[in-house]
Amino acid sequence: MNPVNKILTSTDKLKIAIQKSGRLNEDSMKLLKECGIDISSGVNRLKTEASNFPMEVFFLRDDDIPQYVEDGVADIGIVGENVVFEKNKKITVVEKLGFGKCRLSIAVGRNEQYEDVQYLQGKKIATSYPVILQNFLTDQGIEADIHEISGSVEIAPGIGLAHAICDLVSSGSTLFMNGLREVQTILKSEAALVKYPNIGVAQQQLLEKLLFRIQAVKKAKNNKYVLLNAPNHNLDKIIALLPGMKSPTVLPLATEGWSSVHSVLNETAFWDIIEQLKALGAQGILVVPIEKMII
Ligand code: PRT
Ligand code: ZN
Repeated sequence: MNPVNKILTSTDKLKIAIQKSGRLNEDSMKLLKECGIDISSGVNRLKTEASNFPMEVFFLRDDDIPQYVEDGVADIGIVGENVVFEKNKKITVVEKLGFGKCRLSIAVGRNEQYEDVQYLQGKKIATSYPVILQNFLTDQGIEADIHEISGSVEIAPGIGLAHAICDLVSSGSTLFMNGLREVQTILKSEAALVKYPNIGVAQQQLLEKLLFRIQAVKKAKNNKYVLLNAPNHNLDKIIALLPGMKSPTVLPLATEGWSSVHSVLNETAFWDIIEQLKALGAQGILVVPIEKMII
């Protein structure tokens, strides 16, 4: 997996393409910042350089990012998986990034009798995602008429352009406001880091450095640091609930019969475990965010 180790020279740079403006721009910039990479976010700029990491940043329309990465003009890019699958370029998803979450769904008029995908047989469906939609319909054995439009897909049924739409949904309020009902999710998507398959040796090394930082940032977001006071008679049970990174830190309190326990807790099991800790007599529970987590 690791490339042959190469001594990086001052001219070796990792070129990354991110969205110029739109839903992924802010989170992409934030992620790089959390990775300790300083980039000035100049408006109207096409290209900039990081001041403390060998990185060049291209600001592009999200639809163009897969092509730039396939051509190797950028070594890596941050783009929604929906765009990756729709553009179908020769690029590799290296890491999902946990933001820009949405789903590509089929929606029909609120009062339509939709039972299952058979409803779509012979119907007209408006979408900006003809490739993903066609793959889905073929899989399901449905023949429908795909009508490709580039924006405001949600108004198509209302103006008689289509019977159904296939569009991105996050909160669902756009569908609701247009009298539509989501009936079938065909793809779940989030922002992803993609790479040029023939990436250079130096660039691969830089990518691995970046990935190491991204993973530390992601882990930190999914975990919390917990400090609590535990009665010694339940200490073993409390420690068993808090595995931590290796094992929890336990320090005696000045008050006889009590200890202070410090550990790391995963977000998913968080509330369950806090309730059990309380039931075991834990007090003064403090929960603190973690900035970076390197295991
Ligand atoms: O200018 P450029 O081409 O770069 O940007 P764009 O306008 O094509 O894309 P942009 O900025 O709107 O979205 C960029 C990426 O964000 C998408 O490719 C998805 O990966 C991701 N994303 C996440 C979304 C949404 N959530 C989303 N809700 N992209 C679009 N939407 C739209 C959707 O198309 C619909 O119009 O929001 C509306 C639905 O939102 P709800 O909350 O009402 O359901
Ligand atoms: Zn776009």
